Amino acid sequence: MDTQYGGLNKMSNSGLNMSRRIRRTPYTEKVIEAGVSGFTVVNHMLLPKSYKATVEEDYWHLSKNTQIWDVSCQRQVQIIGEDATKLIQLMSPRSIKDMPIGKCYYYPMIDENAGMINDPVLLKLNENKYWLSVADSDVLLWAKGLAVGRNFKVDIIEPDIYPLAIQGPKSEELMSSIFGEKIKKLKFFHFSFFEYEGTKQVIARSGYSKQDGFEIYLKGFSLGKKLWETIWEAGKDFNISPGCPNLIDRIEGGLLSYGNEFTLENNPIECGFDNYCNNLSHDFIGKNALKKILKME
Ligand code: THG
Repeated sequence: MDTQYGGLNKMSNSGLNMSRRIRRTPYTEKVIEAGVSGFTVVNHMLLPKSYKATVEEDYWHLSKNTQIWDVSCQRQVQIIGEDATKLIQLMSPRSIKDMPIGKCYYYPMIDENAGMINDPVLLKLNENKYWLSVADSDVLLWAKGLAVGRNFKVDIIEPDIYPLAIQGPKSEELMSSIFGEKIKKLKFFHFSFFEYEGTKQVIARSGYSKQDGFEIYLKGFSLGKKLWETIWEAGKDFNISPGCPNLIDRIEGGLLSYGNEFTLENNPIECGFDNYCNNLSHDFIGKNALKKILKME
């Protein structure tokens, strides 16, 4: 079955006891074909953890070439509606007052004690439509709870979107060979729309590595296999390999992982997110607690 819940039999040698609670991605079959040697689970969805190379070999490959990563577990929490901006702003010390459409923000979210709820990438699609591209915690439920409690006019869902990352210095050449020269104009942490198989897809210049790279927010599970194959074929000219977030690159680049290096027990200042907490003129949950930590009161 071609869904998040299908293909159980193909996973029987993964070591994971598969059930509907561990969701497959549109790329899982391709990932297995490419020789994945282990998975973890993030946001109740499979994330490849390793292929054949060692972490060191993989690091050197990533720093010189291009890689294709199944990061579908970066689930989107889509918030649409006349109160969408209000709800998004309520959840973070980072102001979105001047956020333009087409921009991505790294967006620490905190609770009433200034504990980290999540550290998503926020995308602004239009004045009333946002995606929170979340790390491993159930942001959808937190957002829904707040929306119900405050009577906000919003619609909150997890849309049918499966991010695929292309990372490494040769990514720009690879991506422009498929999506055109316009790819080269994308600036870091900006996104735009690109045509693929008669559909419009969001592509951002971003990713969980310190090398250059892109993230395709593929809309439509059924297009996944084809997209992987398209990139894999074109990638042969660029020494492409399958990959996943690389521990060496991530730590070297200071990219933290929610649930690993920090949790709800930590505040954003402890995490080094001071830069995203420097304008506290708007109202948000945890403001008083954060001010105390910053010794502002
Ligand atoms: N991409 C997308 N969603 C994600 C991640 C991602 N969701 C989960 C997880 N990763 C969230 N964590 C991070 C951490 C760091 C960055 C992105 C997501 C990152 N930071 C840059 C830096 O630190 O230099 C840029 C920050 C900025 O300029 O705002 O890229 O990887 N879609």
